[in-house]
Amino acid sequence: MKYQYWAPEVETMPRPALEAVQLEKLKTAVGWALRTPFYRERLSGAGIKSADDIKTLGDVKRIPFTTKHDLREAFPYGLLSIPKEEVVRLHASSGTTGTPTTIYFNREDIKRWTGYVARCIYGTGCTGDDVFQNMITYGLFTGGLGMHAGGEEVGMLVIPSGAGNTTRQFRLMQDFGTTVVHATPSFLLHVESIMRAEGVGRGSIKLKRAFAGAEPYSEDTRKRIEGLLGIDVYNSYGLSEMNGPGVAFECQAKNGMHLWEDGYIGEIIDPETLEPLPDGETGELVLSCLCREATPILRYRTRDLSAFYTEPCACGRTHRRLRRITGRTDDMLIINGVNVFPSQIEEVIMSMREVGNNYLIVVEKEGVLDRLTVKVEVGPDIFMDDARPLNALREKIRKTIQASITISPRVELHEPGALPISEGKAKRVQDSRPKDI
Ligand code: DLL
Repeated sequence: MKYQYWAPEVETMPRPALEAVQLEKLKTAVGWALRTPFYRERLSGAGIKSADDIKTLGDVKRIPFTTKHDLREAFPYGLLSIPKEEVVRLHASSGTTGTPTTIYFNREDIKRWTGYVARCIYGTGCTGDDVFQNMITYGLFTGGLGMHAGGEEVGMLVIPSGAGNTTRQFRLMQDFGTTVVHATPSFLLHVESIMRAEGVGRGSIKLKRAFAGAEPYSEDTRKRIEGLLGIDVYNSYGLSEMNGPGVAFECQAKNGMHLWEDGYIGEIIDPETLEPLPDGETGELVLSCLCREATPILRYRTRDLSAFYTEPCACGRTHRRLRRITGRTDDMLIINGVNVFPSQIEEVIMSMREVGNNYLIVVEKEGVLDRLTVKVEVGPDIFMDDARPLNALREKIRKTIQASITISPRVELHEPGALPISEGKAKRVQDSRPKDI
């Protein structure tokens, strides 16, 4: 395969040169950080009073970690490193609890971010000839404007369709010959279900690729979307604290996501001991942003679980690849004392052809015990009024999940389209157990 690079000299830079670039940029980023009240205090406590106190790349480990809690505490301007008049945009994520975390950008920050996103998009094989329908939320969420700007930078025709309104999405695809879409994987599955339900023929659209991210999904989910729609799906990882999308992305080899190391420093740590882990081992991803002046963030604990691949990528890029994010340190469920990641359940469900495109995990208290229910939509070939195959399917799902997580769930089967869908990040877990137990 002939791989396509946006910035070949940077993307294939030998590691020593890349690390030299990182060191220079880290010094600059520390200089930006030292202008903020928050980091002035944090860094001076660690003996870093000027950018020159960073002498080697290893010195990044002297920088204390930053957490989501810190960002909330610093709201609204505690992390702003430039005069307000120089800020040209903000993005914010509210997460599940109150105070938003707000990230500010100056003009150069936006340009740099856009460059990384363009690099991601071009690396999947897209060119200026593509028509890109951005089916993700615009607004404070970074997925909309971030990918939009990157698409324009590549020279594609960008359709800012936003999320939702599935029927209109098909119209746009047909009218303008969309070749590539961006969405959450759960919305892509929903789009496919509606396409089938509304009889939209695959032949009437020209789709070739999709970028899917903003939420965890399994390799089986990727394969399912690829198989059902007959397209290539590329995993896209990012977070608002590191600008948004464009942090790590799959190339045409589709085997892990290249972290753009000239823009971000990535480390994997043990979330308990906070000690660094060697490449190949799974732990919490910690990221430092080297490319944003207005809101510098260093050694941010993402809570995302991943690992660096150790073997080089077939594409020739030298930037290390992150393994698919399997979940977050804080989305682990403890069910009757057993640790369960929602991704383990998703893997089982999405590998079964009889199962449809949507599911929901429900955890409740029943007396003193926890009760796990997995609600699953059946596939289009299953008839809801035929009890025998339904019972067999229910039992098959129950047994396979039990073999994976050791807990036997209650399995409920639902008609296609019966479970709630979300246009943005899917809410796959409903945990109604009292929090203080
Ligand atoms: O979700 C940015 C983004 C937009 C990424 C569009 C990709 C595409 P936040 O709302 O701040 O930003 O959420 C970031 O989402 O820490 C992960 O837990 C999760 N996440 C994002 N991408 C992936 C992915 C955007 N490809 C949080 N796989 C992150 C798994 C992902 N989880």
